[in-house]
Amino acid sequence: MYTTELDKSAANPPVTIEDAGLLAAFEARVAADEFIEPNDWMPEAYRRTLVRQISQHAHSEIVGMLPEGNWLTRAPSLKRKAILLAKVQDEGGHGLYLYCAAETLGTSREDMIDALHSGRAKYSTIFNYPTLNWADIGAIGWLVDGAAIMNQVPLQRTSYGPYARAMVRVCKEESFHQRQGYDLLLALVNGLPEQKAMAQDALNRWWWPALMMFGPPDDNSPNSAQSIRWRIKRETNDELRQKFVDATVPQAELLGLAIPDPDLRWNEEGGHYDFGAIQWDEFYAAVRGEGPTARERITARRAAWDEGAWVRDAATAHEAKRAALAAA
Ligand code: FAQ
Repeated sequence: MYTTELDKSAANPPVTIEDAGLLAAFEARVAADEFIEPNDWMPEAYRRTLVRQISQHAHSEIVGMLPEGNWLTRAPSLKRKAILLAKVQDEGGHGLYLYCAAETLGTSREDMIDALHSGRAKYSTIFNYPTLNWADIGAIGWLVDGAAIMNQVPLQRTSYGPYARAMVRVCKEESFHQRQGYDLLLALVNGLPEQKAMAQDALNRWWWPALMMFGPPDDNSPNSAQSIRWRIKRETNDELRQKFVDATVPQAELLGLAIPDPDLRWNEEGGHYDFGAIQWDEFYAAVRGEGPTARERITARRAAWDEGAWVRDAATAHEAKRAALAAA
């Protein structure tokens, strides 16, 4: 997928003062819905925005393996364990495609990982919530992957080619993830009353955090206007959040579960669901990584990086041997 080498020397020399002609040509290409590719000229701020968004997206996929990984050894059947294992592996793959896509913009894997470990880079707030019972695994698939799909389907048409192409496969896999979560919850709601209560409890705890995944409201989203202009984002945070609510409420009805929002009601005139106020203080606290779960997540990621050092060293040594043999 990422066959285009980033050639920093010839086709894409460092441009300090942005040339008005280059900028106009770039903006015309974006406006014509052409993909921008790694060796194409791009404004520095466009490159920085993409590195920020793509690397944070990658970190979310990788950190997002932790809450579900927590239940791999406790899945209630071999079938559920195999499904969950496949899903968690998929998330790892998504992180890797996304790191590769960000690398085509001239950043390195080491810099991105360091930014995550040092707290300079964010990851999705949703992964700072704990998975307390088995129904949470269903709620993550249904709601978290459901929200991720809503956000990522338009990203298949984002203006940066490698990011858009990575999203095609990611969306296909997220679709399987969403369905397995829904299927898990269907089994619980059709089981014992205690199992149905577990599903309701999971929905109660994951509903609002899932709505927060789409980011701050549009009038408080500093990056949205420019990202929409550059067609990095194709729809705003609030537009996607509304679409998610509209798609998800009927799914909750089918499960026989109640959305924990007393203000939720169908708006006949608007043709959508109105919903209650989101607790933005909670969102910003989760973004700042407050609370024990956030500390656990970063500690786990740092440990994985440190414990994997020998694998990176072995791969580097193997590559050096191969190069020496080829040169001999
Ligand atoms: N969490 O101006 P905006 C998944 C930050 S993948 C933390 O609106 P933007 C798969 C934002 O970065 C989930 N921080 O920013 C899976 C910015 O701070 P910065 C991840 C957030 O970029 C499922 C500041 O707030 N998906 O779940 C959040 O235009 C199950 C101001 O916000 C993606 O990353 C948040 N929720 O819009 C894996 C999709 N929201 O960077 C495992 C790609 C906002 O300036 C298991 N990303 N912030 O310091 C995007 O579409 C966008 O980056 C948004 C934010 C929509 C997330």
